[in-house]
Amino acid sequence: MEIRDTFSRRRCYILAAFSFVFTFLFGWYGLKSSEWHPSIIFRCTVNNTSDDIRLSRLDLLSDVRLDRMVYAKPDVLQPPRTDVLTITPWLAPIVWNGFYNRDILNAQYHQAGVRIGLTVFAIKKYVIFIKDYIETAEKFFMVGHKVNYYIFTDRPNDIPNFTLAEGRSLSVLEVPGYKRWQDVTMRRMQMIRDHTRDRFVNEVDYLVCIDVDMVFSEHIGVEILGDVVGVIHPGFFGASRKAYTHERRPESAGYIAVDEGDFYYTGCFFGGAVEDIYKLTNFTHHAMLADKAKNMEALWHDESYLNKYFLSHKPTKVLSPEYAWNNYYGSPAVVKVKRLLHVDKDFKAVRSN
Ligand code: 4GW
Ligand code: MN
Repeated sequence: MEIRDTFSRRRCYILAAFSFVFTFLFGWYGLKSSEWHPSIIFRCTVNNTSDDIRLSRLDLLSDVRLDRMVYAKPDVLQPPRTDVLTITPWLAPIVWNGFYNRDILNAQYHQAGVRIGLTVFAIKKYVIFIKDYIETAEKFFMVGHKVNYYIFTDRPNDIPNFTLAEGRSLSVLEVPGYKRWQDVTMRRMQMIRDHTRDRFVNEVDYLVCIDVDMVFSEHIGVEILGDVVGVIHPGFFGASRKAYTHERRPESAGYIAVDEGDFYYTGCFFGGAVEDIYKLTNFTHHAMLADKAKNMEALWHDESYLNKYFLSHKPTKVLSPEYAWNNYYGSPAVVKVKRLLHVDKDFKAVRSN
């Protein structure tokens, strides 16, 4: 009896010591290294958070791992291009074709499981643009990532059905169609703000807001994501400050002096982290209201207020005019790829509300 007791006690000590060493060593190693994470079994990108076990086909699509990727070394003395500015004076990158590696970016953002919302307004006759817009976005916009389309319209019955790729969804949001076209375009800020606060903030990490009279014609991916993102207007990338069509009346909330302003940003495309989009749309909406109270409206409506916002809230990423091209401006040598194109509008068909 006594012998058995001693034996089992000794066995107990040994077992306890073993399990302590085992738990300590492997627990610590497991925390430090992703090698033991279950996601590795599924060839998912390396990630340490527990909710990565919820694998979707989207994750499986990403076969790219940042820890084993072969690509040309970035060369400090050999910039890929020297014909364009690639960084602002406040150190934000300006995204031009040729400067980034899509595979690295895709792997990084897959790892983070990024969720992107794309807002678009198709009010009144502009619903005719939505079909080509969504169909081309499916081909070129954030392919392989999680995307929610948010279509704001006063004509929900005129929005066709779309077949979307894995990981993508579409919501139709019914909103009023303002009488004046200037209000149709300007009130977008208020509507994006309200839906951001009430909904988007729970569903996406980034928002991208693009006019509906556009088609996606080349890759547009996670290289465009940033906290505050503006796009250089295709008509002004070579222009002087004086030539920028900012609002010049000092009484207006959109006022920018002739010796101020960095770029002339287009109103047809902006983006950012969901919290930053709330701030941006709240600011521009209030600027519009302040002018309205004075019976004023800035020269280029929401575009003018957006430019004013970017003056004091400098974009953390600037997109080159590749991202908002208009063939009206031809094909200058620096624009190697036209990623998003303005559709030639039949003004009679779409603007006689
Ligand atoms: C004049 O009669 C109009 S109607 C000017 C804009 C209109 C409009 C604009 C509209 O009837 N319905 C609509 O949904 N919009 C939205 O505002 C749509 O998303 C459009 O892309 C955006 C800005 O208007 P826009 O594209 O005509 O502006 P620009 O010519 O500067 O790209
Ligand atoms: Mn437009």
